[in-house]
Amino acid sequence: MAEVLIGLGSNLGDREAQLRTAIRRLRECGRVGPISSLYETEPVGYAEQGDFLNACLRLETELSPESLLTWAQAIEQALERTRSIRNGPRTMDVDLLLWRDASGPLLRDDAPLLPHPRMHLRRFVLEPLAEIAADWRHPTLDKTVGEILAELPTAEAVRAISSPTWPPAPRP
Ligand code: PH2
Ligand code: MG
Ligand code: MG
Repeated sequence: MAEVLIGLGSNLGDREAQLRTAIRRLRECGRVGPISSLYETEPVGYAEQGDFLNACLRLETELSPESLLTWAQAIEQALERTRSIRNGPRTMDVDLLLWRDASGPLLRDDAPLLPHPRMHLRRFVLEPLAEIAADWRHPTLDKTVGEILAELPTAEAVRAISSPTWPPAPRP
């Protein structure tokens, strides 16, 4: 059994509903643990697009990293993601951020790359991630998520927002 931290993002369509759909589909891959608040975030990398909603969650799974990546891509496709512009607008982005199992943190240099190669640079990942996994250690930086966030030099705008339908409850 592995524990995985996952980042979700959307800036097209009904952003929150799409995040909830992605979480419902991730429940088919294992046990969804804590879910962060919902964050409204300024776009990074390509400015001419709308603000994102971002959130992170923890998943316990028996799947391999390759299988979970295939799932993540299927979830993106089911939400009609198209890949036209790098870092551009999307209905859904499901990113595997950090992975650990009984033998410790996983490092991979094949898809899915683990840890996610840009997670430590992005406030829209680290703010929600620190809510649910501040003490997780990044295996190559040898710092915790909380430490990486505290030392982050950039200041893109991110703010937690409240919604009556967030976090989504599991179906009975
Ligand atoms: N994802 C990107 C590029 N830029 N900006 C924000 N605020 N949130 C994202 O999820 C995001 C982004 C590529 O995956
Ligand atoms: Mg991404
Ligand atoms: Mg992605």
